Amino acid sequence: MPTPDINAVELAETAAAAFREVFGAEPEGLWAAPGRVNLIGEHTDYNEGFVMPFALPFYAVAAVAKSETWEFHSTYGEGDTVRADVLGTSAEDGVAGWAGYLAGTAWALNESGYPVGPVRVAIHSDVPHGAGLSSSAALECAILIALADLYGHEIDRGEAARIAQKAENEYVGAPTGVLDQSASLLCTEGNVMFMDCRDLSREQVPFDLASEGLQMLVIDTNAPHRHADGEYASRRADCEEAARLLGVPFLRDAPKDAHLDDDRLNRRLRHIVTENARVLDTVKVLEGGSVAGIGDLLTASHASMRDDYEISCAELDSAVDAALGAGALGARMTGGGFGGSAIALVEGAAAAKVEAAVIEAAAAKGLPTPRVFVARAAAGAHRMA
Ligand code: GAF
Repeated sequence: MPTPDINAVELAETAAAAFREVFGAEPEGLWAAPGRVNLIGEHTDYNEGFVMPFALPFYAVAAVAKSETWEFHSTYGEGDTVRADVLGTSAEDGVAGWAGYLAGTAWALNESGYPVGPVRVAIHSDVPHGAGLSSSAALECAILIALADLYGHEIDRGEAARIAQKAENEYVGAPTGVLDQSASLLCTEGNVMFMDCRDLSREQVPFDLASEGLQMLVIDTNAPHRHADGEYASRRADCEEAARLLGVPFLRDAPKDAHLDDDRLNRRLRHIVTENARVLDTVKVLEGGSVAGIGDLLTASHASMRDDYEISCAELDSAVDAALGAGALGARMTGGGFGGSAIALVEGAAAAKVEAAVIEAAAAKGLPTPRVFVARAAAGAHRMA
């Protein structure tokens, strides 16, 4: 089972080499931003609730230099180069595809009172795509810190997360919360970040798996994409409707015993209220000095997402059930849902057994073969060179 780690030298060299090859010059610098796992606190961000992500040691690295024109190159996908009049486009007729995350971030900086000019960018990323590990937020955050540095803006990292979210919401057009961009910009090595999405106040909570002989496995289910965007928007709309019926600004403000007669809305409400409580309990258990003690909270979170929020799928349920059956202390899907990845907290000695069980269970059900790796809490976005 691989234990990915930041291969800083290789990532940086590949991004810089791509820049040199495509643009025939040296980049002015290299900026890196990671993907993430959310330990607990799912779909709570747009309800102004609590989240608990940690950064993964997978990064998008941007090699960047100021230029006369906007030119974006990526080493993955088609390996193509996109030229665009970024600031001349609007959110409606913006750049599409992977380059849209870069163009959208430049657009959002400008809209937010941080004027930036054209750059040439070569992007290289080892954040897995389509695995629910925030590969697109990593792109946004890498270019954001690069543009801020090159154009002389000192931007508070919380505000920067809001700007990257604006790019995602208004330019790319995905109605997501602030979780992924905050994780990429604000997480710190060795810690899981407890954040209140109402005011982005946060606390770095030590996440010392090794001292208890534990490992956190990430299980990329390789599930095909299924209408995740539409379902995400409909959960968000359900929450807004539930808050309106309860007469509160956001479900974060709903009383613990709040109830709605509409069964679907009541289940959405119950997920958000109980999930926020589980995040607070997780913080308490971790601060009390036990990582193993959060296992049941993770598993309860999964049940809530499966039954009340209805965002799980056969691949995620199979991975979680098989991991628990093979002795995991806790397991849950992580991220938006409808595919992507699950996490499992395991005793180090049980890791291989859990991996085998997850793969076997998928095969028995005719599901895609999951990819399992060991995660660790890595550093947030930073300049590399
Ligand atoms: C996706 C979104 F982008 C986040 O904002 C968050 O809502 C998450 O799903 C669910 O917690 O990653």
